Amino acid sequence: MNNLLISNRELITTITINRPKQLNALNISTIKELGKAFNNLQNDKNTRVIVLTGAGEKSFVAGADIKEFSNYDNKQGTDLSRSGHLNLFNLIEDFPKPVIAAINGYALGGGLELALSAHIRVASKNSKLGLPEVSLGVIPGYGGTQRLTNLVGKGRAMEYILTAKMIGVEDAKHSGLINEYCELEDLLPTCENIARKIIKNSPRAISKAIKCINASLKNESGFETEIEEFGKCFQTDDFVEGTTAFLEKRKPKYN
Ligand code: DAK
Repeated sequence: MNNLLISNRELITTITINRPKQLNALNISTIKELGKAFNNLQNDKNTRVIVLTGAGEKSFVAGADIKEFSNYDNKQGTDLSRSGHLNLFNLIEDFPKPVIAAINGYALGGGLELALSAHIRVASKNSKLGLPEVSLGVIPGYGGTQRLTNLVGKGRAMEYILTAKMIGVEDAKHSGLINEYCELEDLLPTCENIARKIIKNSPRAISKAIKCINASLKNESGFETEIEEFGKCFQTDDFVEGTTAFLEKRKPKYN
């Protein structure tokens, strides 16, 4: 992987997008590498939570790589948007293990779209978020119009996208765009803290919960998905362990 750093500790895998000179702008090869990295982690026994961040102290991801898409035509734009949706952004959104975006600075355009695909977003105080695509004559092309609207509601999504403005962490927290913010040096520890809380719980139940929550945002019956996934929980070892541990007055051990 040329553009990513990947490390693992205590069941948490951290993926760092490593193009700090370009403020970690997402070029096609980084998008491909991210897709590959996530696919590899799907069945990795040492990974229960993924933290996604950017290298350096200035930027998470400052957008899709403008140098790359500046001369695209209609077909290239459509094809790349579709393959990006399928091979990375939807993959992260539907990933069966929780993905936490550790936003360490600029999260703009495709960078914010990447963070929007994650399940939880934590930002450092220096972060600036936004979807500035219309200032460049395009619109968000990796799910931003849909995921931002789902997260902050239509009114704010309209405001953020049409003004192309940069959003500070207080506004972002207030609107629900991020879950929380902290000092830059506390960013990874804060994400790891959230990850540790998640890791205490049943990984199979967590995968099912992600699927059901996401079903509410798709053209599927979320209630029906919940009923089916709820039923399936009863066949899992995690359910046996969770209920047995409760009855035996001990902490459950999931793996
Ligand atoms: N792409 C390419 N290079 C970038 C970049 C980007 N998005 N953002 C920054 N860089 C590069 C700069 O060009 C500069 O490189 P050198 O000139 O040193 O070679 C280096 O990173 C440092 O940037 P600055 O010198 O500009 O740093 P400053 O601190 O002065 O400014 C900034 C930081 C974040 C305010 C500024 O860099 C900036 O405005 N960056 C662009 C932000 C932006 O507009 N991002 C793009 C949003 S549009 C698509 C799907 C989706 C999309 C596109 C296509 N398809 C499916 C085809 C999404 C589009 C977007 O993301």
